[in-house]
Amino acid sequence: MTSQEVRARREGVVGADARTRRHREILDGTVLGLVSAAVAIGVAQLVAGVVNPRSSPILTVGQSAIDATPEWMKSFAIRTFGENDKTVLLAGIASTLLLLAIVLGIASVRRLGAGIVGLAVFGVVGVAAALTRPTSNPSDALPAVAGAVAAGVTLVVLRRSISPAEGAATLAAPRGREERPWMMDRRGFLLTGAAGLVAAVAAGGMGNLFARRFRADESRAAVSIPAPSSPAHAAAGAEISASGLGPFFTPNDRFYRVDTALLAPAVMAEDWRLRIHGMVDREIELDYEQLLARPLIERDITLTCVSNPVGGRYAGNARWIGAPLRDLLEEAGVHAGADQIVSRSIDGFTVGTPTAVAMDGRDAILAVAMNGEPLPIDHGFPVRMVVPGLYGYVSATKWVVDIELSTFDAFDPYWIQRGWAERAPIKTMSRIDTPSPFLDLRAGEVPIAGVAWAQHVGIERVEVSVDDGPWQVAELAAEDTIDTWRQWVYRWNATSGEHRLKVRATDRSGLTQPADRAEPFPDGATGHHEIVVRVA
Ligand SMILES: Nc1nc2c(c(=O)[nH]1)N[C@H]1C(S)=C(S)[C@@H](COP(=O)(O)O)O[C@H]1N2
Ligand SMILES: [Mo]
Repeated sequence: MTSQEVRARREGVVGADARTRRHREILDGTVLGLVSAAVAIGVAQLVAGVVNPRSSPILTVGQSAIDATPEWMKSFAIRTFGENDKTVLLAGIASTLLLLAIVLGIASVRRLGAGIVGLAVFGVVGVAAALTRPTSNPSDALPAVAGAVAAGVTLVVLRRSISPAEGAATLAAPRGREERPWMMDRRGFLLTGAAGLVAAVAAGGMGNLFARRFRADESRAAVSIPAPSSPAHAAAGAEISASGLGPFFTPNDRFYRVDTALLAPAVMAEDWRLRIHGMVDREIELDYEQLLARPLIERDITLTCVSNPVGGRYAGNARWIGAPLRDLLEEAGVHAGADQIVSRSIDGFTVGTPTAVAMDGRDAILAVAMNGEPLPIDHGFPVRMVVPGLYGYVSATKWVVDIELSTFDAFDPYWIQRGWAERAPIKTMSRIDTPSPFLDLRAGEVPIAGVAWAQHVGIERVEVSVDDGPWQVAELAAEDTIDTWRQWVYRWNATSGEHRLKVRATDRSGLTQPADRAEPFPDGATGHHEIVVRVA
């Protein structure tokens, strides 16, 4: 082979290599650019969701673009795209971004520095847009900064997985060593790229969840609950003070929470609508303002979960404000035979309440306030049901948006499908809250105190037994209403040694809590709460 032949062949091969290389550069650069852009947006959305959803670079840059658009172009856009002008703008921003991302990605395959500089420019634009918004805070720059940094890291990591040595293999490199790493790294490169994409989508999704929650918090903060036309009366004397015994009203932040929602649904009061339909003469649809404009009543009601074991904490007492459910149902005109009210939460959870119970004159309400505040998000903001006397799973739908008059035959709600009882009035129960079994007690007077509940029936008597001795009548706090729990105390003359304390309540129907233990499934626990204490 002459030296000329060698050169010709080499050039031919090199020419083919160069073409392949150029294709790969474009392909890899596109992946590089798109994945980095996705990570930038995902991370920026996540940080914005935590800091302030309005500081999302998509919004701040978009808004700045609108502000900078000349008037004639704006009116052209509105004339041409009408209602869709914002969508067109966002689509425009997105495609520009994608295009620039691809260009930067391709540039970084050759020279990483070019990509980094381009990214920095993006970051600066994002920060500038965030900080020049009229109501901006310095922290609004964080999403753009975090997005740019995350994209930078992604770019470097991905770029390295294309060619771990030093940049793209140069044309001068011996062929054997040049091809191998390129081929082998392809899998690594694509896997890393896919991982980046998944992380970006996850971050963005989480950011949007946070952002929704943030907006629901804002919505809740802006709500003001009108004074009830029928206020609750003062709960005078309903509270006994004994250390270890909780307050008569359970503070919202200590109120038990039970629901099937991993993350509490974030519903904006402005968006909330309730539809009452099914077996009714007239469907009703109302929004939050219309609900607040109705006569509101304020009532003290103790909620209890059917899953509460004997001695458990899944019970809480609050002062609620809400619109009577019965009035609404009467306006709708419930058909005879519609024996079940199916209420549905925005997340699809369903509850079935006997129509007769909701209509029998008790204070069944669509509640909007809890202990003097708009309903907390976790407790059903903006609106939940509360029906005195029924366990939560058959009455207390949080985030309620739909009420359908139906029959027990026609539909099984969420927990009924899972075997829990169709009808579940709260069982009469009593609990010892103090002393706690772990307390060091001294001989002498020791108050034994707790709560007892028999919602919508009322507590008649509470008795305590020490070491299986005779039942002794405890002192009862004043009755607030028959819908609330009642505190009680028994002043025990403790002697040293180990003692067994137990409690039982008798309700106004004359029923005394049975000693037989039943598990919560399928319609609520029974049995006496019992503790063992040691007295020095
Ligand atoms: N949307 C919705 N509402 C719901 C539930 C639920 O899972 N989802 N759980 C119910 C149950 S079982 C109970 S005991 C009460 C608890 O109300 P709380 O979390 O405000 O104490 O809510 C009821 N309302
Ligand atoms: Mo419950």
